[in-house]
Amino acid sequence: MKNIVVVGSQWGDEGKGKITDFLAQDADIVVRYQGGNNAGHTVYVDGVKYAFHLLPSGILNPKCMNVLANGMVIHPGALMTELKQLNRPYQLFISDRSHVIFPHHIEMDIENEIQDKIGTTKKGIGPAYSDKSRRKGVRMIDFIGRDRLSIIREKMELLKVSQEEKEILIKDYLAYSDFLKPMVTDTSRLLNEHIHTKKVLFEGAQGVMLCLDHGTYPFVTSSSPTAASVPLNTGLAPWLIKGAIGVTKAYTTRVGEGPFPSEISGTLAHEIRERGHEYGTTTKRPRRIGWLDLVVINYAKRVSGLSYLAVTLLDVLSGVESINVVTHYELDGKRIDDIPADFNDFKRVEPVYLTLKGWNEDITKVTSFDELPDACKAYLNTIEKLTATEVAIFSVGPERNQTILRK
Ligand code: 2SA
Ligand code: MG
Repeated sequence: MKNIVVVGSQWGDEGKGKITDFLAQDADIVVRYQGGNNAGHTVYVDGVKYAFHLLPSGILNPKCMNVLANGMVIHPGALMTELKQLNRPYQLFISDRSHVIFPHHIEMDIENEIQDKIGTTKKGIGPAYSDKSRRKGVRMIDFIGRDRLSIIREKMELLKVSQEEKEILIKDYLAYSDFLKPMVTDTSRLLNEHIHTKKVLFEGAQGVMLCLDHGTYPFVTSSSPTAASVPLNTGLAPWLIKGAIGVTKAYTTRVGEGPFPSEISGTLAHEIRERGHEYGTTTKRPRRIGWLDLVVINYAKRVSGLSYLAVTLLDVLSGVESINVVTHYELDGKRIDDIPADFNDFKRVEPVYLTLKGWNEDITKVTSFDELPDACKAYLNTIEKLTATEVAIFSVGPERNQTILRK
């Protein structure tokens, strides 16, 4: 498939990095289009674990062009560190119109969390996007430009630290600017030059339920992970995007605050958290655990468009005696099939479950759909039926070769 978007269909951490890496094996270009280093995309190749926060998951393929598009907010130091740690050849292009994260953004993010507890990653993402909206942001083109010293100085003045510390930060930021300069370009032009002849993959970060517009506001991130945001955030025409793969974890997780109807606690939640290594890639926070919620997936399908599903972490459910999936909610005795816009209603909905038989077999060595235990096949078939969406991919472990095409 050409020109498709990998979208998280839940609250992030669905395994988008892993699916992108799998699809990137034959992609020519991989593009990150929103967010920044609040993302944590884990990829395992040949037993080596890579955790990317800013870099597109195609970066491990030296023939693949990787793009950080205009819709991103980029911490230049975090990017430099990630690139230096790679220790292998890579191709990276950074949009001249992307925005730069400065230390005062991080300071503000931490301060805001004391007042309004959203459970952010404290990477300065919200304040950087706020500065962009109120026309006070610094774009990459200016960060590497002629007036960069005065721009950097002005932004450091906003920090509540000593003059000495400011001078150190100014030097650091100048070094980042030097390092990144050769990679900064008009990525909209670059993408438009190649989109008709090359295979382009768009890698979303976070998930649809964390979308600034369609997510569980205010418990959301400050950008839009949906497929609809790709054209705006990359400078491509909407009709050039051919579809979206909704990456769906076989259960649900959420980090940070906010409503989560299918959340579970106790021994089973603990077991799933340990088996699935459900801790934040960026912040190491333990993730909240719940059953798969098909109201969420159907909502994600509607607001983002999902052509196919990729169901991940299926192996984590092996040994769970019976598995629940949310089919709809009830609120004040009424059936609800959608995500209520009213935050207080969403907090109060009662999930209604369909209970399916679990399986005990270890499925980590499975190489095709036919080899799966019957109960596991039934689980995937139920997801397909209740979302009216084909499960084109499923994964049974962290390695690249444990991602399986259904057909
Ligand atoms: P922010 O920092 O402003 O984007 O936080 C706002 C909300 O968005 C959530 N958010 C995330 N949720 C899941 N995974 C994310 N990435 C990291 C990971 C998170 C980590 O992959 O593990 O390491 O903790 C991510 N990024 C943002 C966040 O929890 C807030 O609810
Ligand atoms: Mg993640």
